Amino acid sequence: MKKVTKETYLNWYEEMLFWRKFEDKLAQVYIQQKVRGFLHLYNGQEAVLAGSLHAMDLSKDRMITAYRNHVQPIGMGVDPKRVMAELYGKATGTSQGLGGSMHIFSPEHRFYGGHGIVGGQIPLGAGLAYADKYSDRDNVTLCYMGDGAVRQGSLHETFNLAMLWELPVVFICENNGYAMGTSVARTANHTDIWKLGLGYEMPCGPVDGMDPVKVAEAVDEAIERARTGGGPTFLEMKTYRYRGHSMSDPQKYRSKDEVGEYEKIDPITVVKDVILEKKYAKEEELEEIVKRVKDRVKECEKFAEESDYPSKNVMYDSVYEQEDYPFLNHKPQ
Ligand SMILES: Cc1ncc(C[n+]2csc(CCOP(=O)(O)OP(=O)(O)O)c2C)c(N)n1
Ligand SMILES: [Mg+2]
Repeated sequence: MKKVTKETYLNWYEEMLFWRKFEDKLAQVYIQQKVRGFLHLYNGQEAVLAGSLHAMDLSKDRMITAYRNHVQPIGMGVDPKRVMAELYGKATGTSQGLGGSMHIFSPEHRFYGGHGIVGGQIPLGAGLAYADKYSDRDNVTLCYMGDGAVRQGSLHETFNLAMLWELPVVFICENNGYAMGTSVARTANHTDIWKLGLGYEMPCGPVDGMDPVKVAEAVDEAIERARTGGGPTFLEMKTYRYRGHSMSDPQKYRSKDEVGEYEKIDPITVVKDVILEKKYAKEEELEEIVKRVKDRVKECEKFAEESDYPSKNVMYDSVYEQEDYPFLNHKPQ
């Protein structure tokens, strides 16, 4: 694995903080009704992304996830201004404003969404890996899902074929404890999700998803296996989300104390503590980073606010239409 250095820690601190503040801003503008539809935030889970990116080869590996998907494309290299503009429904967004919160997509950055159907991305992730294997490319696909998605039939069908065909894919379950308001313990007799891999003889295991180093080590090993023809891995990242499932969640299913317990092991604070303990930077230097992060978020907001909405034409250009459909000629000329 690439060494975890002072630079890695400083980069983790800045990027994780940026993702957190970027989403805090989204929550704020959502309440102001500048962002519409659903909004599922990643606050608390940032170590999973930071560790994964460290282990990936960003020039070739792919990523696909569910609807909690605003910061992953930023990590993969998509301009955050375009992600924010997409959430605002603006023409400068990643999908010209037509996708919105749950559907960030950027094939040129090898980021394939952004899927609202729980578990829908699992077979698609295997499909991306299948295409790479079929074409003799040594790319690896990282396919993320929530704890609520693992009881879907599609996971089991996908695991079966991914093992049979030894596909270069790493399946990562981000177990944040809840599927909307339903805890893991309410939906299954066993709560060690990683053990689902055992039924398929898929290499699998639990990972501390609040620590980017632990995540990076586990993902690195899995990527190496996939890249060298060893097939898939299933990792269960134990993590937590601080905000509700979406913005309209009254969170009656958990106590404030529980959230407080996890805030004590907040991944960003953990990274900051290592930086200070190892003297990688002084408090003042970290304050500079915070300032830079705030400026970056402001820049994204300004860009999204000032961008135009897409023209109505684009709506018709982006949906399938039978060319000889006889009844409507609705395209503005
Ligand atoms: C097939 C399907 N069933 C139900 C839903 C409604 N739904 C949206 S999110 C969600 C919970 C999923 O939780 P989890 O997989 O743990 O992901 P998390 O939100 O915690 O990231 C449900 C049931 C859906 N979108 N798709
Ligand atoms: Mg969950």
